Amino acid sequence: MNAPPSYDPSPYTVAEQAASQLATATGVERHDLALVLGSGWLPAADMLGESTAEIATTDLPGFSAAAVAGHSGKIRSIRAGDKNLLVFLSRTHYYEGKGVDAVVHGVRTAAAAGCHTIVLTNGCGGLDPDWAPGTPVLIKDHINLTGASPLVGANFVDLTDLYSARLRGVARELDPSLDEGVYVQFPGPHYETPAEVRMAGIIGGDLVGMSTTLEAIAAREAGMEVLGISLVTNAAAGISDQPLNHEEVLEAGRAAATRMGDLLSRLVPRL
Ligand code: 8IG
Repeated sequence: MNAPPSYDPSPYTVAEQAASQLATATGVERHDLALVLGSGWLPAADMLGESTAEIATTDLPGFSAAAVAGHSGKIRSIRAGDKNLLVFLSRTHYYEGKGVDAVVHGVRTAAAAGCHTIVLTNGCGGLDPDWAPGTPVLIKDHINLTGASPLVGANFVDLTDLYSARLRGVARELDPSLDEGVYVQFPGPHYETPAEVRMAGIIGGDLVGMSTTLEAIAAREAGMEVLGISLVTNAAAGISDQPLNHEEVLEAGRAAATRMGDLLSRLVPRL
């Protein structure tokens, strides 16, 4: 008999292994709800509930080290009411060049860990000049300009209502002042030119960023219900006369942290 060909384990298999090790490391067999905290959202983690375990992503198979200042490569298990939350304090970005499987590995791990719902947050640029830095905006749809997909092969996943209208409704019941917008993911890591920001507006975008869309697609493939919330940390290039600067982005996040923590902690019990 010939030996069968040996293939690398699929990314779904690696996510199953990560979820299994996560259950052991946290002592929580199944998690209910996952949250991915983007730029400006990290301080909100402390307001979500009691942290029962914190582990380094690098202790689990399939994760790589965090690469951005202000992102820490940790996963927290938090008990909030009757729910077990799986909180990712960082994400892998597409611009790191580690491939799309690396970008969505946390999402697939969350799905394998039992999560039926995922809250994807990010920091981004806003096209509406009325959105002052520190304004949260619900993502109602996206435009993925990376040209990439986490899916391979004839896997025609339906993205109608990718960003759950039901969950957006729950969020707006809590905070009727929340606006909604279409999130446009550019590959990055450079910010857009003013002309690219104008293009984003012409094709239907309201928010520009470097994350979230590939994760949302992977979440939908896994059958999770997705809520996306952007924190507008800066006016997109050319919208105001201010230059863009990562330190200012982090500062806008720090300034908005209490509002974001309050929003998420009131939202979580209703999701
Ligand atoms: I925070 O203005 C943050 N992330 N692409 N453009 C893009 N990503 C961002 C921006 C922005 N602000």
